[in-house]
Amino acid sequence: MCIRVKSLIWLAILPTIGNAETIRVYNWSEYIDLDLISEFTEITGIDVIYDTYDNSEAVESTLVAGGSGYDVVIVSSEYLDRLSGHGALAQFDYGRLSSFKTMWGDVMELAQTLDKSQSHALPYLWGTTGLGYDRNKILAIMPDAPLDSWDLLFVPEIVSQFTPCGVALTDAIEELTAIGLAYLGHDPNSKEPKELEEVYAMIDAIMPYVTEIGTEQYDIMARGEACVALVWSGDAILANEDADDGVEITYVVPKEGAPLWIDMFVIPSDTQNLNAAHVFIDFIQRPENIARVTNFAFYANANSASLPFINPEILDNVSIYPDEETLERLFPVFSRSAEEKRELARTWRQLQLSF
Ligand code: N2P
Repeated sequence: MCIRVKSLIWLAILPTIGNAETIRVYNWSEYIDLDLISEFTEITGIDVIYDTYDNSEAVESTLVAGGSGYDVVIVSSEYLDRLSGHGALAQFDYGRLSSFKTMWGDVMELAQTLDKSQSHALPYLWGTTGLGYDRNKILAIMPDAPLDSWDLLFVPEIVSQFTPCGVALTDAIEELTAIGLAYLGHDPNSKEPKELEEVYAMIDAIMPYVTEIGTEQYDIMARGEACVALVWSGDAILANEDADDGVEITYVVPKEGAPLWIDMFVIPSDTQNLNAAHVFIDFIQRPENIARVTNFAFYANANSASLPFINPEILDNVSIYPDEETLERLFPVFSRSAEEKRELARTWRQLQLSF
């Protein structure tokens, strides 16, 4: 019944789809309710080949190389400007997206500073990068542990105590660098070589105590294999939902501040299915659909009209929809230039040698 009503609405849009019978979509893993994809196909007749990734590096190299065959990709904000600078992204026709009128002003404002071209992206989900930990295990080891501070991770004398219960770092050097800069009291987007060196020296000093570097914190934390982790907000919340017996994960935005990022829809510039790509994005962005994505993935979306469809416990969770006080401690991480990124990647490889 529901599908049939929606079909009528969609019939009006179908003539603009073009000839696409299949589109290819590339998204972070665990980042959509897959039923939405089948409903999209049922309603529009467009098949979707849906692939997932678990590291932004994979997306950057795929899109820069060109010829990926993807029509819609989700890209994290700290990669966006570099990709549009490479000419890898198509211009959006925002007029074709009904959700554009109901996008959340504050998130769009931030999105515009992260997409300097202001025409290559539309927010999908957003979140923060903070600390996840198993409070009981931490306090059993260190009763006065600084639970609201990056000290937990960045002070060697502290983090070393948690090595036996597992310390995980995210394989995302842009974010780690920005966090380190903020922790040391610098601009999180600083390009000052001296300040960057300070951060890398600090990371180098904790490396021997790290037990895991990757992007699967959700799994590692849920299984109780890390009692402290640098982690994306929703992944920590999901880990707590699915945690093994005896594991309880808390997520915090430390007092020194943390990144607020936006994962955005982009369309690769060499897509053959520009129309269908817009139709897909418009479908996912519909208030009730994007609310389902938020309810599934535990990340906030950017469509204000979706709020009535979001589970109240998600809306009330300040780790997902931060309150004013938390928002003040958050900062965006801007794309670094291709040259800076090469240097960053080189440093990151070196740092991991002591892991
Ligand atoms: C996917 C979470 C991705 C967030 N599980 C990175 N910005």
